[in-house]
Amino acid sequence: MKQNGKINIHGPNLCQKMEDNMKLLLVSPLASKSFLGGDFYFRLPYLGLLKVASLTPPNWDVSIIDEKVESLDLTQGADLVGITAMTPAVNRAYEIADSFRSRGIKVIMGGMHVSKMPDEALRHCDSVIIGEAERLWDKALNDCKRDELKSIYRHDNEYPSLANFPAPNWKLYEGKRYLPVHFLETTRGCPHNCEFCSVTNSFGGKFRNRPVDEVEREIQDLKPFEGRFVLKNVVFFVDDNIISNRKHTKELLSRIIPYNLKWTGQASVNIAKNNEILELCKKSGCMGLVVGFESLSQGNLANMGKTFNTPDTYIDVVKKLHDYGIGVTGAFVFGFDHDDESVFDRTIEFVIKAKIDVCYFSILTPYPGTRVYSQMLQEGRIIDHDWSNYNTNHVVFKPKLMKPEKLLDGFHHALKESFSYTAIFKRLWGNGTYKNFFYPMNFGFRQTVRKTIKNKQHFSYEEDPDS
Ligand code: B12
Repeated sequence: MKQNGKINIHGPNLCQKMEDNMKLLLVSPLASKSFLGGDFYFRLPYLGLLKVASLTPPNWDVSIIDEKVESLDLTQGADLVGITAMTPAVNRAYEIADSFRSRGIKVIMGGMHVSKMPDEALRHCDSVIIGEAERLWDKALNDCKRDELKSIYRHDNEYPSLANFPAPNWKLYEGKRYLPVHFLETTRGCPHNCEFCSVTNSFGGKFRNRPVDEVEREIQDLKPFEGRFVLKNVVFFVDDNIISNRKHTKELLSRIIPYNLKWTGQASVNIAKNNEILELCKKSGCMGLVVGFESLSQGNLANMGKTFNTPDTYIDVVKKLHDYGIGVTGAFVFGFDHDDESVFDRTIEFVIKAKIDVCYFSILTPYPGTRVYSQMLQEGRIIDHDWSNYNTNHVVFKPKLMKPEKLLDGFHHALKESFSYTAIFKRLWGNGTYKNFFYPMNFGFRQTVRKTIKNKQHFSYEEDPDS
């Protein structure tokens, strides 16, 4: 409760309605063990909390602390604390929540992990927003002011419309030591529902597109980065598939041509079949796309439900994107049921031969809510329940065709070999893609890989006598 403009953190009804502005602190916790979470080279701004901030009424003073780039003072005052968390950061999120609550400050949690594990989260916080904050956040804030916070807020049956979104206020991130990139979202949802992916079970099985006018307005308001950066106007489209709806994609890409952006995003292999979209990508400043190849095994692709991926066409997909000057970040996952120990060398050979600009390797990780999580639980194959290890560079389950240790060693071997200086030059040489984007990115990954291998996981699971 605020008295004479000061925050009394020990007041009994901290969220009671009052005349003064209330103080909301939003926190993005650091996933200390994460490959891409806590490392200097991937200090990326988090869009989710900016969206939550943008949905907050003006009678709240909002600040955001992202532990990736700054430290969090756990003794500070606030009327309400909102915490986000992906699975590998959730242990830290719970620590933070416990700490604020021990001083009587209310805590609301949201994001991918707690949306799937609300009961677990409620042991550490007062309230959980399940799914998207739009249309729920203002209700929760109002309830909070009246001291009537409910434990769970969820959408009835529908996913919220993406029209009339308030634009994120990037000023909230000013002065923070992020890499110079703006994140922007044009679509949510995905019909593919791949067995390991959290997107369909979180955002639904249909693509929902934002009105192009609103996206364009958001782009107009972005301020190019100042200072020593070579690339000053970089945007990362967080959409899981930039070609979700071809008509929407074409309109969007045509509209953004005049803004001289340099952008990256994610797309399925199907983009290679659409010359018109590739041309628009090129014209609108696309530097590169993350493409989910996932596996070189048709058996794995069939199991995961991604049969539109056909490994014998992958090289042509990469070549086609390179023809348009678009670099390819190739995403591969190791540890599927058809993967034996030969998968690593085959993949290394492939990424070099195909001249993949950046290799994005992950160990299969059963995230709550996914089909692979239910399967692993049912088959009793989960060997590690510590969420901080669910970061795609630890082995938390028993693979079918190799020992967990072999999966980890093979993953490290693949990373080391693909990010050796020789491999980097072999992959990038002659691609015609953005050198001052892909070379630094590869060298950044190389540093991260070295740290990942140095902090190697130690196993302590019980041997199954039958295996
Ligand atoms: C961009 C991105 C990244 C970027 C940047 C992330 C960052 N800066 O923090 C990078 C490449 C670094 C990254 C890394 C990782 N990522 Co990532 N990433 C994404 C991606 C593609 C978009 C995220 C995004 O901005 N979404 C749009 C925003 C608006 O959605 P949102 O964050 O979910 O927020 C909404 C709601 O969830 C909710 N909400 C969220 N937080 C809160 C908090 C409060 C208080 C409230 C009220 C509401 C609320 O409201 C928001 C608005 O509706 C998603 C997939 C996706 N479509 O979301 C995967 C995704 C989030 N990543 C995932 C994973 C696994 C990872 C990694 C662990 C693994 C890896 N090797 O890539 C690392 C770990 C990073 C870490 N910090 O620990 C998984 C998460 C699964 C899970 N259960 O946690 C996803 C869902 C991908 C997937 N296909 O499964 N990632």
